[in-house]
Amino acid sequence: METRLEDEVAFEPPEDFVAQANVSDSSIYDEFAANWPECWERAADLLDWDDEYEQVLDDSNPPFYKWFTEGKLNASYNCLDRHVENGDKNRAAIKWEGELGETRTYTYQDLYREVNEFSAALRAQGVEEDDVVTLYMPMIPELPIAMLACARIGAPHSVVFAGFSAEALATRMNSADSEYLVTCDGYYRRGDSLDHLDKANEGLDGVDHDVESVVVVDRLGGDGFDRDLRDNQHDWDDLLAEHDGHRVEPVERDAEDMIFLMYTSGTTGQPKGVKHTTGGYLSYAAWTSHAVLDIEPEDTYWCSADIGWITGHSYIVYGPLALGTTTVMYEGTPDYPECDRLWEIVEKYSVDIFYTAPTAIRAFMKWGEKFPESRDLSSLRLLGTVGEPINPRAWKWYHEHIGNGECPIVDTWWQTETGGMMITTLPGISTMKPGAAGPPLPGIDAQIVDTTGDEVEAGRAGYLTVNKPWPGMLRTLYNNDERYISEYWEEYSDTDSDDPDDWVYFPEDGAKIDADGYITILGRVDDVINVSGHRLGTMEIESAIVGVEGVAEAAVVGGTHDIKGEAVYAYVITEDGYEGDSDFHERIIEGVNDAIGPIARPEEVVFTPELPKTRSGKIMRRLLEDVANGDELGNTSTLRNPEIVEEIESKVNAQS
Ligand code: 6R9
Repeated sequence: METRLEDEVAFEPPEDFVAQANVSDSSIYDEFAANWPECWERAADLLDWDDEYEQVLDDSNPPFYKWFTEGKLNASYNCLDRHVENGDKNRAAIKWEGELGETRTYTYQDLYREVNEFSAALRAQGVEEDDVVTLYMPMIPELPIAMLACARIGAPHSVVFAGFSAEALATRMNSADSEYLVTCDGYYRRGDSLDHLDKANEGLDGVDHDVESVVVVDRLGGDGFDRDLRDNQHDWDDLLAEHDGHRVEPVERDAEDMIFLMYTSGTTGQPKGVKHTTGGYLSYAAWTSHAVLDIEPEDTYWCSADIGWITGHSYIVYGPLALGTTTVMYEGTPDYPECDRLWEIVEKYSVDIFYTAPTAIRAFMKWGEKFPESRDLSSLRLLGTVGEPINPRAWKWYHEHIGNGECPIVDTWWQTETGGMMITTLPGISTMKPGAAGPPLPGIDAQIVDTTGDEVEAGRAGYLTVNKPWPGMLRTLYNNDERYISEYWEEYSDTDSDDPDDWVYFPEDGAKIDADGYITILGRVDDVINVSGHRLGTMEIESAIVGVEGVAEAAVVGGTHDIKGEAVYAYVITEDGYEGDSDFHERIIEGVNDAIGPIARPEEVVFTPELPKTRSGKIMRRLLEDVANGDELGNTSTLRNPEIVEEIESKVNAQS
């Protein structure tokens, strides 16, 4: 357990950091508050617009807000053409490092060229403006190239994390009515080549409509698998060769036109298709990259997330490239071939700014200081974290052993739905308190409230709410305005009202605030488990387990885990009260693996004759969480079957 005393220590940003910071005047908070929503022009000004917008915010129909109305722009133009035109064509845009050590550098000119060629190729495949193109690709440069090509022709992309299963791919393509897929033959993990096309093909077999075209990148070359492409499948290199040197005019997109869809987990089994739009999303990604990550074009910046998640979208691709900086991309795992791989990359590329997840930091701590100590990390100026709460001990380790006790750390709270960072310190201004993300960013209005919506006192736990819209917000859930309202707004809004002041966004996180206005995030309050910073719905995992032959019922909860933050614990009732042997255990784990992907694999599977239920028949997950965490059991008096909890507990103890 960490002591309170340790929690209270605060750190100041060093003077030389402040002196060079993009944002260092604390009056920005008052300025944004006094000048809201026009303050957001500051974000829009970071972009080049084909047509100026008329209104910063149209809030006439909450919660369907519109930002930068009538403005026209193209995201690919903003990430590429304008830097090429402004004399930065030879600056590195992407520095990519493969797991096996091969490297590729794309200057802005190189990237511009390939994006144009692939835009032409997509058009030739029949992709039209507003068609959703699914990208099922690992961390290879062709992924951001395909994203920017989609943006160039106004075709929203839907990136599906490469570690997700075939079934997850099919669900997402079906939900988005997506008729186009870009994927690859395989990729490397810890030195082994993985067959990705096989998984993609299996996913395609589950798509419920015609798929017009599939483009396959040859990542593995000679190591590749036997690749008989199907009739509608095309080789990426062949298509680029056919469109060698082609140029495609960037399509003028309305600020409110969709830039991409990103699926994320929620309370129900069906993933939610979060819709982001061109003007608001891109200006918000650029603004937060500028103000929080302190990115300058001259920097070498590295976010170690996967582009298959929102963090990679906003802070590997769109934000950094909109600002014209150099963004590093790494294909592999942090411990291959050695546990110093990330620090080797920092040293090699002289990385200035590094953004990662607390789960990674906890793994680095476990591996030991000797790995970062063996590398020169003196180029680093700023560190960041995202994805889950960071415990003060991990924060301090990061500060001392990676940041040399000097680099400021930004602990950034945000979500797929928010598009960009919402709650964090500004590194050139604020005192840092390990464990607390910080105050809401300028222009962001967040509160901690109780179940009735009243603000709670400092220090008390409550629910995080956001009381004003912001440019990077999701606009709706794809084809499901009703679910958009019920998931995010209903809880604290007067849904009959047209007054935007009556509408409150609910991110489904618990939080507390201190007397200085610093917010500490306490974690999800819905049925979402945060495993290594990845959001997984308990319902999705439960339905995967129930799909395994011989399973009658299952309950899944998150239990604390030293490295992952949370891990999946599954409690399973078999048909006919069968005791569940190791073979059954394995089938359940594989069932989850096949339905969702390896990240959702249960840490522990416990067979039980019953689940703890209330008299009305609801599963008491809270008690199962206590069991998973080895905590003292909460109140069992409202249970229909109180004795079962102790029985499960003794089984768990016997297993571990
Ligand atoms: C960007 C991203 C969102 C959920 C969010 C919260 C948790 C993210 C956090 C954090 C504490 C932070 N979360 N950042 N919790 N401190 N700095 O992670 O998006 O995958 O949608 O997850 O992650 O619970 O609600 P997403």
